[in-house]
This record gives sequence, C-alpha cells and structure tokens, in this order.
Amino acid sequence: MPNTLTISPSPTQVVSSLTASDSAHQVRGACPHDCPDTCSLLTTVEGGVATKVQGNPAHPQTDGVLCNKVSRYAERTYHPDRLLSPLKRSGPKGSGQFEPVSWDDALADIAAKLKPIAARSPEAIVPYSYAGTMGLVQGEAMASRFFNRVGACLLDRTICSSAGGEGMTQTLGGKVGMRVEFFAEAKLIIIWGSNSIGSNLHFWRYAQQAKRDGAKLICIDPRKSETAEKCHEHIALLPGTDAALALAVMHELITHDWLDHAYIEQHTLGWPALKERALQWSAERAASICGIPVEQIKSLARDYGQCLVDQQPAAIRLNYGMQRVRGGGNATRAVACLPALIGAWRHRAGGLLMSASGHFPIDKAALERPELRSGHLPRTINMSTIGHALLEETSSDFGPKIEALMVYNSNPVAVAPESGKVVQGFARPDLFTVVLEHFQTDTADYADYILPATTQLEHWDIHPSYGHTDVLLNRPAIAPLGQAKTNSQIFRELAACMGFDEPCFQDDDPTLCRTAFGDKVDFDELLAQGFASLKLPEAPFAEGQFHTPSGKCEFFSQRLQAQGLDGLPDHVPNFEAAGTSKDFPLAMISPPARSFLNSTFVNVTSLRNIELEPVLEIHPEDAAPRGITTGAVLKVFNQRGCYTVKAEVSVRARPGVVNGLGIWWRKLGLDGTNVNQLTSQHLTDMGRGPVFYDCLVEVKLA
Ligand SMILES: Nc1nc2c(c(=O)[nH]1)N[C@H]1C(S)=C(S)[C@@H](COP(=O)(O)OP(=O)(O)OC[C@H]3O[C@@H](n4cnc5c(=O)[nH]c(N)nc54)[C@H](O)[C@@H]3O)O[C@H]1N2
Ligand SMILES: Nc1nc2c(c(=O)[nH]1)N[C@H]1C(S)=C(S)[C@@H](COP(=O)(O)OP(=O)(O)OC[C@H]3O[C@@H](n4cnc5c(=O)[nH]c(N)nc54)[C@H](O)[C@@H]3O)O[C@H]1N2
Ligand SMILES: [Mo]
Repeated sequence: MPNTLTISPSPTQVVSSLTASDSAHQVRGACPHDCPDTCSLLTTVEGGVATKVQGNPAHPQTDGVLCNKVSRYAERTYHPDRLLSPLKRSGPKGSGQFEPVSWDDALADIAAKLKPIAARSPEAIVPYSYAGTMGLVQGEAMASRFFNRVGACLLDRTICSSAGGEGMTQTLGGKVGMRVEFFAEAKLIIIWGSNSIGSNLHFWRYAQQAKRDGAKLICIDPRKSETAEKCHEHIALLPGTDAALALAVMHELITHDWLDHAYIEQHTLGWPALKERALQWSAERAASICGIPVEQIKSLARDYGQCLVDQQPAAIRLNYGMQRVRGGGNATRAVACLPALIGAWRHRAGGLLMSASGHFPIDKAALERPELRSGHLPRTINMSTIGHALLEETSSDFGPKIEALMVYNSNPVAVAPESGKVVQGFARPDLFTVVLEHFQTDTADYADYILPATTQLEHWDIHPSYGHTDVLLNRPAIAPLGQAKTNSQIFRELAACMGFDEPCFQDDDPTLCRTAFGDKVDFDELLAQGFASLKLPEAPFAEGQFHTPSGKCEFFSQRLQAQGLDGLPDHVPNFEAAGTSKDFPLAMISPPARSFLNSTFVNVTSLRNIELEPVLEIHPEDAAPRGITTGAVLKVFNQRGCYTVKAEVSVRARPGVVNGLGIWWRKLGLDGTNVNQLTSQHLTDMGRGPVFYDCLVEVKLA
C-alpha cells in the first residue's frame, strides 16, 4: 500500500547533498518523543536507507545536540524485531503467539468485531493512547475523528502531567511560563522535581551556561540524581512534601520582608489569606515533615529572597516529578505562587517554567472533529485507572462493561499503575484488543490484532513542545518499512471498512499538518526550515496579565473552592507517607532510567546494555540491616505485588526512600514484572492523575 504523502515540494526534500557524487541527503524532522526538548532532527539518507540521525545545528534549542537515546533512532527503526506485517492472535490471550495476516483481512475482521458493539453500545469501545509520539497527526487527529464518529468513550489522558497542569491552570491560568532560553541569564536556578540531565538535556545546557556566568543552582529531589550531583545545593526532601517546603519558604520571605509588595498588590489575588496560611509553616515544622535540616530551608529562602534584594532574576524549573503524589496539584500551586512574591516575573530570566504547551494555538477541533459525535457526550474513562476500568461490570455508575480496546502510542501494561490489575484486565478472554505498535510490547502480547505502525522517519507530522516555544515539522525521510502504515492511514482505512464516508476521513497527512495551527503558524517557514517560533512576549507576566479569570496570579482560587476544595495551597500528605506503615517502611519512587524513555527504547540493545538490569537504589543505612549488598537480587513488595530487582547500595537514595528506576518492559525484567507491579491506582488531589511516587514498600533478599 503506498503511503499518502504527497505535497510540493517533494516529501523527502533535500536539505543538502553531502557529496556531489552519491545520493546521500539529509531530511529535516522532529523528535517525536515525550520529552520537553522536542529536538529538530537531520536524518541522513543513503540509497533510501536512513544511516544517521543527528540534531539540527540550525535550530537554536537543539543546537546540533541529541540525547543518547534518539541518536540511536536508526537502530530502533531498523531493529530486527520491528513489526512489519499485521498479526492475528494464534494462541491464548497474553501468550504472545501471533500469525501474519493481510491488511485487508485484519481490517475487515476488526471492523466486523467493532460494528455490532458500535451499534449496540459504542461507549463499550475505548481508545487508549498517550505520547508514544507527540505528533499531532499521528497522535489524536485521524484517530479521534474515528472514535468520535463511532461514538466511543472518551479517554482522560492523565497519566503524566494532569495534577501539575491543573495546579498551573488554577494559579497562573494555564501551562505557560518562562521561555526556556532565558534560564541562561538567571542568577539563581531552582530545579524542582526533575532530573534535567536525563530528561530535559537542552534545558540543562542553558542552566550550565548560567552556572558558568555565576548563577547558583539548587536541586530539590529525594534522589541524588545526576542533576542533583552537579548543582551547588541538593535538598533531598521526602517524596510528596514539596508544598510544606514551599510554604516554609514563603514564611521566611514574609518574616524577612523579602517581598515585592508592589507586584503582590497589583498582580496577585488572595495574598492576605495565603500569608496567614504560610505563617503556619515555620521552617522547623516543614523540616520535620520534609525530613531535611531547618537550615536548608532557611538558606533556600535566603537565596531566593536575596534575588529580590539584588534585583537579580530567580528562575524555577518545576517539573513533573513532584506532582506524582496525592498532593501533586497543591504542591504545584504552592511552588507556582513563589515567583509573584519576589516579583521574579518582572525579569525575562525570572519566574517559573513547568510546561510551555499552553502557549501553542493548536486547532484541536479542526483536527479531531468533535461534531462527528452524534447525540450526548459519551462517558470518560481515566487512563490512569485502566486496571480498575477493565475489570468493571456494567453498572449505572460506570456505564457499559468495556468490550473493545484500541491502543496506539502507548504501552499501558508496562506504564499504567498497579500492573497486576492492568494485566488481569487485558487478559479478559471476552475483551477485543487491537494494538498499533512498532514492536511487540508487553501490551501487544495481549492483543487480538497487532497492526504495524510507521516510525517518525517514515511519516509526516507536526509538533508543539512542552519545553520550548517552537513548532516543528517532520518530513518522512524513508519509505515505510515492510507493510507498516501510519496511525492516521490505519484509522482512515478502518473508517472506510466501517462505512464512514465523511470527507474528513480523506484528509491526507500533509493536510492535517497544515490544519493543526491553521494560519497561526507560517507553514511556508516550517516547510523551508523545519521549525517556526511562536511570537510571544519575552517576560510573559512582567505586567501581570495572567491567564486566570481574574488576570492575576491566583494564590486563592475561587474555582477550586467552588469544587469543594481548599482555595489555598496546602501540604496534602501522601496516601502512603514515609514512616506511616510498620509492614512497608520504605517510600519508593520510580523515576526514569536515563537510557529509556518511559518504556520506549528498553528493547534497543545498545541502550539496554547501558542500564543492564532493573535496579533498586537503596541507602547504606537501609541496606545494612537487611543484609543487602550491591548486586544482590531483591524482592520489593507491598500489598499490591512483588517485583524482583538487583540492589544498588548507593547514596543516590536517601535514607527511608528507595529508587526503583523505570520503566522496564515486564518481559525483559528479572521475573516478568516491572516497578508498576507495586504502584497504586489512587489519584491526585487535582487533575485525576496517578501517584507513581506515593508508594510504600518493603525490601528483602530474594
Ligand atoms: N531519559 C528520559 N527522559 C525523559 C523521560 C524518560 O523516561 N527518560 N520521560 C519523559 C516524560 S514522559 C516526562 S513527563 C518528562 C518530565 O520528566 P519529570 O518526571 O518531570 O522529570 P524527571 O527528570 O523524570 O524527574 C523526576 C524527578 O522527580 C524526582 N521526584 C520524585 N518524587 C518527588 C517528589 O515528591 N518531590 C520532588 N521534588 N521530586 C521528586 C525523582 O527523583 C526524579 O529525579 O521527562 C521526559 N524525558
Ligand atoms: N512507575 C512509573 N510509571 C510511569 C512513570 C514513572 O515515572 N514511573 N511515568 C509516567 C509517564 S510521565 C508517562 S508520560 C507514561 C508514558 O507512557 P506511554 O505514553 O505509554 O509511553 P511509552 O512507554 O514510551 O510507550 C509508548 C509506545 O508508543 C509506541 N509508539 C511510538 N510512536 C508510535 C507511532 O507513531 N505509532 C504507534 N502506533 N505507536 C507508536 C512506542 O513503540 C511505545 O511502545 O508512563 C507513566 N508511567
Ligand atoms: Mo510523562
């Protein structure tokens, strides 16, 4: 089947001929991965084969540099295990046994299975997708049109950032903030809940520049990460205690009068109430909750306050690590209040950045066509509790039992919390599951059909970013491998098999690329150079103008109070707070292993050779009484399950907290499970998000 890529100039437009004599050329693209950096790529193609993937030196944010993972993108694309033809299950559910079938047979049979469900109970059909690709075309464009037309249930895409996103929206008005490039000019950078070297490398390069120019760097993270190690200060607080820390910093700012009274007066809402709240949070009180020295809190506040005194920019790189706990929304709100207190927003290099995604004027309705839905708004399933959802029977609360599941751009059996339940759900013999994938992942093992999808080198796409403010265009560099098709093409053809004849199912991928931003972004500029910068002010809130209903930084939120929640940020203790259980005395966090991206790349040999085996970092004080030494095989367990890992006795872990680096493919681990065997399906205070880092365990020698 030919792909549908036709556009002028030609799809694989030559950026440069490497030599006059051979056919090698470079094609401009975009890194598709779920990472704030959204790099501009240059793929070298020789004789129709991609031989090298490099960072584009012409794109300022990428600056010619790629991470270790994506520099292996060609290895991943040409991996011997790439799925190259549709597969139909030939063994029991979950056995991973499949046989090749033709596209025509696969799509006809899938349509035949979906049609009666769609006619009887469309909400029993569930799409499940996340950010395997961040592209808007291979993401939710054609797929959403398809599910809207079916009338399928909606998916609440909460698995990563919804608590923090909600916290930002309630406080600043959206996922908006500082421009990342200006971190280079800051005099104080607080990296709060992020291992930037591993997960946001291009931000880290700006932070390094600031450091060379005399800035102080402080990292707030329970783990002594690669990033924490390279900062001047590391505050190793207990997981889920960030709001207590932020409130105590406010307390110090108040008592020393390190406050920008004019900014607070003009551009904030609810200061008297927040002040009263913060005054309840002495450094001593917070120190005992955070498990850190009092002096560390005072010194953090002094550094922050001093920036006001010296009129120097203080910048916070807040990231998602700190919002994967029960109080994640409140914690984000508490931290997001800080810049307004010292007027940090007055500087272009001051303020805070969590996500930049709210700056992008995406025309979601034009891509997804909600008007294809007829009748009432269908129910919504939360992706973070897919384990529970798959095991629910029909009821008036829940709606119909889930009968069919279509998974694309995600690997829920590996990444969703409480995998024991997720696996049990996917293993249901009466569930019809289709998985669109590059590889036979843990999730694909449970499919009835696996459909082979193209990678970023093989399709068109267009990308916003959540870490910078440029739009990127991805051109296909090579033809689809084997019989792989783009996600969009698969949904187009499936729509035809279902008998959907609306013209929007004919839109090709380049057209969808143009549709994504309409006339808000100069498409010719994208075609010409591969990226285009949004036109934004340098200091977004220098004059207030927050995106909230009041136009102010909302310390107090009327909207939250109307939902029956606390209108002010507060410390909300973890569901499973450190030190609260005799049986499970250790808190476990599960941040990414640096060479993997969520569960992507775990099957790429050169990268797995760096990570070797699933590990649990444990502090010597916790290891010694358990007789644990580095390299020992451990059982990590709680009431939800048990996971086998290799011990790494290390001061990267603080006492009382173990770090189970993620996210391994279950079948490539030591016992066919991964760290999510232990995590729970509890949800955050705001945003209905998962609480991966709010999890108590015990550890013993295997
Ligand atoms: N190499 C690599 N890069 C990635 C990813 C990956 O898997 N691998 N994942 C990508 C994705 S999906 C995302 S969402 C982004 C963003 O990634 P984020 O999740 O925002 O940041 P991480 O760098 O993963 O770091 C999370 C950090 O938070 C720390 N942490 C855990 N609990 C707490 C807490 O309660 N408080 C505080 N202050 N810190 C805590 C962890 O120790 C860890 O160092 O990264 C992306 N980039
Ligand atoms: N314990 C624990 N669990 C976590 C986290 C954690 O820190 N700790 N992090 C959480 C976070 S932040 C996130 S974002 C989620 C991520 O969860 P997911 O979004 O599920 O991310 P991945 O595991 O990378 O799986 C993406 C899959 O999409 C596939 N894919 C990529 N491109 C395409 C394409 O074009 N077409 C198709 N059909 N498939 C494609 C890839 O092959 C890959 O298997 O995991 C969460 N789970
Ligand atoms: Mo994420």
